[in-house]
Amino acid sequence: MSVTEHIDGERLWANLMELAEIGGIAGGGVNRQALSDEEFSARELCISWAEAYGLGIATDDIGNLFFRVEGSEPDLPLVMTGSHIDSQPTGGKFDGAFGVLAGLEAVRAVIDSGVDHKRSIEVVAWLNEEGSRFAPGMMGSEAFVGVRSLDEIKQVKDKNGVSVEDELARLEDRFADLRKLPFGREVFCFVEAHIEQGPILEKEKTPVGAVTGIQGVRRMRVKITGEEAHAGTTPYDLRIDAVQEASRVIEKLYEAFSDIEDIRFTVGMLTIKPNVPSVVASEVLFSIDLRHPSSETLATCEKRIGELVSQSVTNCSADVWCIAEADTITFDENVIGAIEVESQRLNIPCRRIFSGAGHDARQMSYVCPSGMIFVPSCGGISHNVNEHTDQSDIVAGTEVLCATLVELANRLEISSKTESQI
Ligand code: HGY
Ligand code: MN
Ligand code: MN
Repeated sequence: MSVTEHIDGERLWANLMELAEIGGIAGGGVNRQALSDEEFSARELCISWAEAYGLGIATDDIGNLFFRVEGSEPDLPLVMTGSHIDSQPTGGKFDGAFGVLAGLEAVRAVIDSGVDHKRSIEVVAWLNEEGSRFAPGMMGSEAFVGVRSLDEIKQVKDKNGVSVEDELARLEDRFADLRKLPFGREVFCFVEAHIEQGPILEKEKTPVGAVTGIQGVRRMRVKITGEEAHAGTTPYDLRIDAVQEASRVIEKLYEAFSDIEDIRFTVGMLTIKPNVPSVVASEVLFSIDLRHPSSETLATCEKRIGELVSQSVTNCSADVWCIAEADTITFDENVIGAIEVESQRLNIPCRRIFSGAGHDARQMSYVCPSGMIFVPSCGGISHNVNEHTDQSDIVAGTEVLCATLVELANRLEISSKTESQI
């Protein structure tokens, strides 16, 4: 039997459904936010699966989880795969979870098949990819590659004032016996399996996407400051109403970014102070999530946002700042090629596709040859409880991932194909 014939689709699907019960919410989605009790339970479940297969289990100072199967030449830099187990508050069963569990299933198949692989293969569950509780996200992969320091990340607080530092201490208590690995270990290459979270693969009935890159992003905040006043007595001309002016600003921004091709402009979070019915609001804080495939266009739009906000307020003051920015990246041609060749060998249709969503593979592309494998999202729906991917596509994506990991784990150079690929 070939290594991919050892992929057990039923087991993988059952594990995905079992994991989805942790933090499960009405409508069949999940709320399993970073460093929550639900996420701790999800860690325990993944660790139990890894222990059952004798995988090496480790963590690091930011709470990333690593599951490893040793290669026949374990001193060689390893091949890494994985994604995240944290979710959005109204997330789906597959976002992130698919990449971690497909990695675990691939590694099980490698062990069961006894296939030779020189390089060790490690499955990672990155901490806080989503950034819903602690913003911005991608904390685990950014700390691993050194994009952000652990100290800076530890200061971040959630809306209840609980810091990442507080929660990491809780995590360390709960998983005290896990071996700690340093950040920045040498990785030969990284391949992440993930749902597409868009409509293309399903529309084209193509089970696998070889991802070519990830579009750039700006994660921004805008604060409109007014003055608290009595809703019943204060005439309009004496008001400095943060809600009234923030609404005008948001409307203008949506209008300005409605007709730029391929732009994605989203206001997803908005808080009001003091947020009570009979007080004119003194402050509105809202988020902006801005994305575009061209880094230049993104930079121009970011500047435009600052200009539009200051032009649109009248009596209120306004502050605009960026909490995270990342330009468009392209993945390594050798990794993309390996995904395509393995799909072909497995007779699984595959097409190249660009990612509109952000992923930890972005950070890994800064330090090693990286790539991603997408599987279709039904209706292109994600970050929504109705997110779904058919089991057959989950299995196809996992087979391609498994074959690609073995191929890359037997390469001495990233560009040197093994005999099976020639
Ligand atoms: O925001 C993103 O693109 C990712 O899904 N967290
Ligand atoms: Mn994701
Ligand atoms: Mn997501």
